[in-house]
Amino acid sequence: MLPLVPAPTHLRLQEGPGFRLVAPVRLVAPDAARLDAAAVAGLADFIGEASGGPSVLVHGSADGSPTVVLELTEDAGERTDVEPSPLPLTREAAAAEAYTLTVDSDRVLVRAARPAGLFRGATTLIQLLQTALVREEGGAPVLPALHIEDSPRYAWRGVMIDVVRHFFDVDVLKEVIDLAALYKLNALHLHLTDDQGWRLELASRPRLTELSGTSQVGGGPAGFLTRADWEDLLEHAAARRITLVPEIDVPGHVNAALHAYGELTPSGEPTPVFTGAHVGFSKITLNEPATLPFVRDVFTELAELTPGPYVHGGGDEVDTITSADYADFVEVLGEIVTGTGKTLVVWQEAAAADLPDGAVVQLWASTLDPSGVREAAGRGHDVIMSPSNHVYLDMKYTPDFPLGLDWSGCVDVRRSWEWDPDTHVDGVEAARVRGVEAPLWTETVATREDLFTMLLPRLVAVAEVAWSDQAVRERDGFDGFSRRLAGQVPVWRGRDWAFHPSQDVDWD
Ligand code: TNX
Repeated sequence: MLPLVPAPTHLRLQEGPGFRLVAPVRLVAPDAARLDAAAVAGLADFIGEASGGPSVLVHGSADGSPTVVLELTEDAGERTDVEPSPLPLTREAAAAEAYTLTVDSDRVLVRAARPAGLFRGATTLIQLLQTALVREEGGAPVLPALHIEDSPRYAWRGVMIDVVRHFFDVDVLKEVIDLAALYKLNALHLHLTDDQGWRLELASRPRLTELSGTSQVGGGPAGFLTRADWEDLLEHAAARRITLVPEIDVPGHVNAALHAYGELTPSGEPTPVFTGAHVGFSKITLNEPATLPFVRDVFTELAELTPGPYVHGGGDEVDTITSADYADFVEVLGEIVTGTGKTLVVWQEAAAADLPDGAVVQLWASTLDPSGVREAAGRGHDVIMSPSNHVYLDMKYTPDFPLGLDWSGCVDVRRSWEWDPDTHVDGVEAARVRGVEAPLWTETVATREDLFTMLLPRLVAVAEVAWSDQAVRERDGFDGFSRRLAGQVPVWRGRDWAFHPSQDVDWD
């Protein structure tokens, strides 16, 4: 069994000797303008490394010996739209990620109709180069002869990082993007604001980061993303076909804003810095005249800073607000975000409110009644599945695990993998399930090592839930997944990514 994760839809090992990587291997790619240049260069590097010599990148047609070919089957001339990178995470876009990969003795061929598919196919090839090479005795490394046909199950395949409770800088976030892309995820949701801090510099409201940028759980110093950091991150994400989904959490989880702008509170006085970890106590409402201009400014600027089609407005855990104030607020938020041209994403509490057409609801708490989500789905809203008892990567692996919380129980690798998003919530039909996202809240997660220990290996399990066919997963079973997962360890070690050697997995 090849250590491919997520499992491809169809994989057939072929008779025959496989493809010998003898330097210089030629990588033939179509016209640079239609491709992800960084991805092609990355693939060329991996091929060079695997073959132990330089690889040669050629644009145009393939002739001559050892060749890896990337081929677009859909003529660019047939399309009037230019495919954006990152893609909107819709069902149609998911089809654009389909590809085939064929390895035989004289050629490796990745084919896709669209650049997005070629990118995912190249990712599979990189994974094979990293984990599946067989070395002939004293000779060249060999890729096994095979044929793969593959496409994603869900359009939205995400990971969320809470950069507020503890701050993680651009360099760490870029590594998270690399990890996500390696396992074919396509969304990085950043939880940018909360009670403890505000992590995105906004020109319209500079005090947010000036006064609330450096506090976090336990004190500080934390930090925030400058405009330059943000641009840097966007570029890194786009090159890996990851859509950034920024979240400004309102009307609760807003103490950092109340600390920076006292006019948002009923008394007009700024609140003190909050460095604890409890939730639910802070709010903004439209009763304060400063609220509407504030919300308009921050979401307008956030939309301007976001090339992707989505903006997350939060909406979770506001324990101190009346339902009427909450409903009014969400309705106005929906109007503002829609006015910017973006699609609103909200946590499940907001499902009961009057949401704009097309808004996406994110289910999270396995301890909450999902009836609001069911009704929103019934009204045509798509749902992102983030059930805390399967994909909350801030839950402890085991009761005695030093990091993490346990309000939703323990979540070990098998729990992250063994569930079906299509049938997870009774009454939410499969057609409304836009995808899957694994949130990592960081109340207890303070360092890069903590972060990767919580992500790995569970994020890889969630990536497989999001990409692979349920029938393929059931046929392979958790044991099959577990063996393919164990094959990833050298890759993680190579990047110095910490992981938890869970008891659920046979690592040898
Ligand atoms: C609930 S999930 C929260 C977060 C906490 C998390 C801890 C959600 C929408 N809100 O504020 O960090 O639990 O697990």
